[in-house]
Amino acid sequence: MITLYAWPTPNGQKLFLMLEELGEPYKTHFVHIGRDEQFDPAFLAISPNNKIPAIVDDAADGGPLAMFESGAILTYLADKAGRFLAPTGAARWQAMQWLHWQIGGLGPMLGQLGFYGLRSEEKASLPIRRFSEEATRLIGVLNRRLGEARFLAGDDYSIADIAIYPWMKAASANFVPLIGEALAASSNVARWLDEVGARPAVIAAMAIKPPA
Ligand SMILES: N[C@@H](CCC(=O)N[C@@H](CS)C(=O)NCC(=O)O)C(=O)O
Repeated sequence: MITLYAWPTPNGQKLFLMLEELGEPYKTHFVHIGRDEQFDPAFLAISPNNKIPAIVDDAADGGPLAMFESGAILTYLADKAGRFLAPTGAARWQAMQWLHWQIGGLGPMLGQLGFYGLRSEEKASLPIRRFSEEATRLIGVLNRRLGEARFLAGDDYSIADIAIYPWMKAASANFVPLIGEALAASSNVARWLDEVGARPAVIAAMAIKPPA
């Protein structure tokens, strides 16, 4: 069985989305990152970069497998199940390029914007401007892609959509004071958020909360 180590932040929610779609039983170990549980030695043995998400797959080929980095985990689970990632061909590489675009671009830029623009007590104007401009640019890129294709990889829902959805959902809920114009101008993103957000697995995944 898969054990997921996560917290319901956008990077953690990606794995809830994936595992709910796959429909196989899995266990969740909530890692309370606000209480620094990501620095516990037992968690660091699985995720040495002290970040969620991580998994342990007890039933991996060759024995138990621990993995960190959401993009690698999504790719592993997709290949193992033969779902949400084409095995070969252009659709596979479309999905991979948008998955990497999220991991290397959209996630870090929105993360920094959230820190400087919302969570930090000091509201430093240069980083807020820099990350607002970059987030606006990236959302424009996403909007153009979703104007030419139903999903990121083309006709089929894939791990690229799974990786991007929780970030864009959080941005559209929280970042209106910072990048409201970019969000309002992104009608293709809005159409895609509605379609992805209506999937039963996405509804179930986004409702997952740690026990009180
Ligand atoms: N590139 C990593 C990013 C993971 C990440 O930033 N996770 C955050 C939560 S959304 C975290 O664990 N933060 C805890 C910390 O930085 O100490 C991935 O995609 O898995």
